[in-house]
Amino acid sequence: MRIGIVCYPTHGGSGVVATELGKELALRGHTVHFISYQMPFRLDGFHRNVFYHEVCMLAYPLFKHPPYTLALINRIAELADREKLDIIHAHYVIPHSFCAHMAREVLGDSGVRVVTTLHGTDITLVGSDPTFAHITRFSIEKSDGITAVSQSLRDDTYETFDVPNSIEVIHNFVNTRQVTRIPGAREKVGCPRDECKVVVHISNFRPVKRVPDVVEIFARVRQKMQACLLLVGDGVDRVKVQETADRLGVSDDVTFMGNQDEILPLLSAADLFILPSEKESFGLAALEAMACNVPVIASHTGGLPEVVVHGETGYLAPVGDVEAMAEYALEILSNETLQISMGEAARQRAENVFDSSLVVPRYEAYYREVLGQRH
Ligand code: GMT
Repeated sequence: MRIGIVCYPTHGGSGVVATELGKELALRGHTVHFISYQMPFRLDGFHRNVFYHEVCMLAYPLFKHPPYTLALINRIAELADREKLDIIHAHYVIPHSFCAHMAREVLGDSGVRVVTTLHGTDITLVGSDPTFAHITRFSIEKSDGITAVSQSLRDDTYETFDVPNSIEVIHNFVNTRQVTRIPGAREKVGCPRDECKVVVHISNFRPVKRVPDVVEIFARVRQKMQACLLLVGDGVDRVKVQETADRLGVSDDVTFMGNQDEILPLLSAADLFILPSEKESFGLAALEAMACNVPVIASHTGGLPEVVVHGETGYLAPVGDVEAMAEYALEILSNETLQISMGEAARQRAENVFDSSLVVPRYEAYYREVLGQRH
């Protein structure tokens, strides 16, 4: 198949899933064209059957706000026509799915099919906001195929938009041959002595991630044992998180790593991963941690219970319950046998349920189904 993938190129789950999916599809012999304003950061190196098309903007004094979405529509239309794309796969509704529909309108009867993957905030925060609600509903209804990254997100979508479409749940995935615990990682990332436990959190530091809660949990752990916290990522809440660490007197044990392209050494150094989000449609970073044998403590919200099995691969606690999460963290970190067995169960779950070899064929089958509907 000839597949166009429209996605965000930056750090963030939807862009990562889109990029990893494209690379896997290319390995299976499909031709994949990425369309974005910048090279997706996980598209490093050369990949056979993979092409990248940058959306270039015309600078003109009349444009107060550069009309990126119009340039994107034009680029998608041009590419779909020239490369005779079978599928345009839009990751995240705003603006990608909407732009894919507009491109198809521009092209007329080209036969190209639009598949949209809902990632989470495109429904729960952005799409449900009155600013974008109408075009989000339109984009869902006009898609030839709609997938959601969890059952929970599918339910949220029906609840918010009451659309008639059938939504296919295709969970996020990880290539467990590539994402696996690497030896010597503690030294590589500069972690202190062996007896010091390493707690890791990765996110975009938006309020929905509740990163200050990570520090609250860590401070309770730190009162009882030697531990350090690696905070990976950046975003609007960073100052608030720093203030929380100062207020709780743990700044010396908290390292702000900033955005990192290579997370494998960081996850491989981890004894525990914490994701205490307000909402989380899936939690890809948690899955990548699990693939590196790291137990996860997460909030019982959204799709996280579909990823983390409470009491087996980690623990789930109510949103904001930092006391419970700290108790779970101490339970894991003070019992090496438990930490290892939960880490192994996490790895097994990543391999047996979420491996790319199981999930990517579901996308292929879904594309075929959608193309079968071509008239
Ligand atoms: O986590 C974010 O807010 C970024 C966002 C994105 O689109 O990049 O992540 C969403 O999509 C990821 C990939 O499907 C999911 O793993 C995240 O759970 C989801 N985030 C939220 O629902 C908050």
